Parts: sequence; C-alpha cells; structure tokens
Amino acid sequence: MYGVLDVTGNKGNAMRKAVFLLIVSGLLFFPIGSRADDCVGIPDLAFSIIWQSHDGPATLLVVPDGSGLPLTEARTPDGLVVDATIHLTLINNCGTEDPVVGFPREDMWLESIGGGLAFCMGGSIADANTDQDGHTRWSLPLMGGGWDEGNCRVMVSGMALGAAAGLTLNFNSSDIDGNRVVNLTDLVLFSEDFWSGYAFRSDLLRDGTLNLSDVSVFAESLGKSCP
Ligand SMILES: [Ca+2]
Ligand SMILES: [Ca+2]
Repeated sequence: MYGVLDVTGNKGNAMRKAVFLLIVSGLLFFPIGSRADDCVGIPDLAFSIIWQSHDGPATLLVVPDGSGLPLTEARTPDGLVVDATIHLTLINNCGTEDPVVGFPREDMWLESIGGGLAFCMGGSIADANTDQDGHTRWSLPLMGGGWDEGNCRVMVSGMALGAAAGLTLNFNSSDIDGNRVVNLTDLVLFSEDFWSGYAFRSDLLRDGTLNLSDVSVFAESLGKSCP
C-alpha cells in the first residue's frame, strides 16, 4: 500500500515539475504552432530587400491621371532613357526568412523623401501583390503632381524601408503646383521657367534643357486630373 502511494506521489511530483517547466518556458501559453502562425505574413523590414534596375539618378514624369511615363522610361539628367524599375522582396518576421506571399499592393507605396510630390489616392502603390517569391515592383506610370528633385523611398504599411538616403529616383510633373490638376496656374509657372532659362520642375522630358519637347509634353497634360 505504502509502495503504491509512494509511486503515485513520485508521478505527481514529476507531473508538477513538468507543468512548472512548461509555464516558466512559456510553452504552455504559446505553443510552437501558434507562434509560427502569429508571424506569417508580417514583413520584417530589416530582412526585406529593395533594389533598382538602374543604379543612378533618374527622373520620372508623373501626370495626375497616370498618363505620364512608366518607370521603365525614366531619364537620366542628361536625357538618357533608363529602366528605373524598383524591386521589393518582402521577408517575414518568423526567423525563417521566408517570403511574404500575397501582401496587398495597397500597403506598399513610393513617396518622395522631401515631400514635394503630391500623389493621387493610391497613385504610387506597387504594380501588384507580392508573388510566390515575395516579390513586387514599381514599373507602371504613377499618378500625382508636384515635383521633388530629391530621392524617394518605399513605404510598407506606413514604415520606411531601406537605407535612409532612399532611392535615386526623383519626379516632376506638368501639375507643377501639385494640386493634382494641370491647369492655367501650371501653365503660368511653366512659362516663367521656360522664358527664364531652366528649372528642373519644368524639364518634363528631362535632358537638362527646356525646349519644344517639354512644351509638347505639357500641352498633352493640360486638363488632366486624378481619376
Ligand atoms: Ca496644378
Ligand atoms: Ca527637356
């Protein structure tokens, strides 16, 4: 009888020790499976990867209705057409460095660091949701106005991603004053720049000079506004 009680008591102690260890280690409240589920789909910005097809300064013409140029037709300060597509691969925060698949494009957007560009609603979001490799890109025309000669950056769910210096893509627009419509006010500003010599904001077909090519681009944009 005593022997049976003794054995049962030892089993009880062993069980209590096991429960104690589970509680202390947190495994009882955070089973391994649920931890993995909790982190799936959340990008780790420190491990996510961003890069540009063109490694160097480039300017993109943006028009409010999206009739500007695609990033594949950006221009260097000297007027050379370059593919300035921006690539992003999202990595999850699970410690496994797996890709984040199907992350919504609406939650990934570009912005000018200096804040000079005024995008339309959703005017600078990624081309598509992330694919099976966690990859998306910006290659299509953007929608917005204003101008900014400084670098831009990628935002993911409101958080800046990548180096603080940003990406070497800048923007100008026929909507020079950035009120998201190309009208006579912009025409006045464009004319001032044209007759005064040069201004980045009006070098719409960027090549370092203001000439009839820029006038033609501006004229085509007149009256355009956000969708
Ligand atoms: Ca305007
Ligand atoms: Ca020009």
